[in-house]
Amino acid sequence: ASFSQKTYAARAKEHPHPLVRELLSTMERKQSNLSLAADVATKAELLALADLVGPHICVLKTHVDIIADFDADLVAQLQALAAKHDFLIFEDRKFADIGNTVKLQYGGGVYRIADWAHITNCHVIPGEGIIEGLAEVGAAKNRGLLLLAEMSSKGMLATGAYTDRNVEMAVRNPFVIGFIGSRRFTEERDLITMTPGVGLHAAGDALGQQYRTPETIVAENGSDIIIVGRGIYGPGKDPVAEAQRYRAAGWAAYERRLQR
Ligand code: 5BU
Repeated sequence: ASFSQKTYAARAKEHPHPLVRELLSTMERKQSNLSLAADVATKAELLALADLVGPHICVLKTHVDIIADFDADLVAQLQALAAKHDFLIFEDRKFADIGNTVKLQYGGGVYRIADWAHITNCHVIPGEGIIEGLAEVGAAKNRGLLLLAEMSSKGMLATGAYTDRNVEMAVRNPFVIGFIGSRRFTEERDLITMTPGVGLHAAGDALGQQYRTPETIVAENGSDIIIVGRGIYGPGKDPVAEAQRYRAAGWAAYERRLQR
């Protein structure tokens, strides 16, 4: 059977990568395939949002370079919340440089991403050396990498042959645990797909974002995790109520997929 037809629990049991086993079993345990994209500007806002929504998500997606008052204590507090609420942390860094440079960016600098982010991602525009560089830092720490096989925004250029190259590189690099994209890309190994640009509140935004529904992404396209940002914490929203709504919608779509 296709991986999309198997339960997260069954895939967790069979998966060779310990981090993906942990991710898939967290999803099953919490009955959540929801990731929160927490694009807020301060440490206090990020911690408050993660504490509120934490019980409903499997992954917290961060952009730490947005946080005006980032410091090491933020990381310590995020890790405590990840333990308290049982979620993983995905720093959406989108590395895009040569292998030697991304090694320095991933392991060092102000953010020391490899020390705390279970998952990060990269563009493969520089070629396969970017994956090798990131793996040199992250593999020994049991981290995992997602390739940006597609993006959610209008006019994005990751299509066709470029997307296919992403899939080929992912299949042959064990540090790669999956993709950012809109669908399941391959059955060659159980690579996961996480999908941003999910929302029930709007068709898009003024800067090119495009939203699709959990039903399209999970039930029809076979993606594993929906990533929702402003649909949960946007102006006038109750983040807990919205997180519960997206979690229920994502899980219902997963259950429908298993019955297809
Ligand atoms: P939104 O508020 O749900 O639109 O936020 C979407 C988040 O996902 C935001 O953090 C983006 O940086 C991220 N994102 C995206 O929207 N589209 C993509 O293709 C990728 C990431 Br990759």
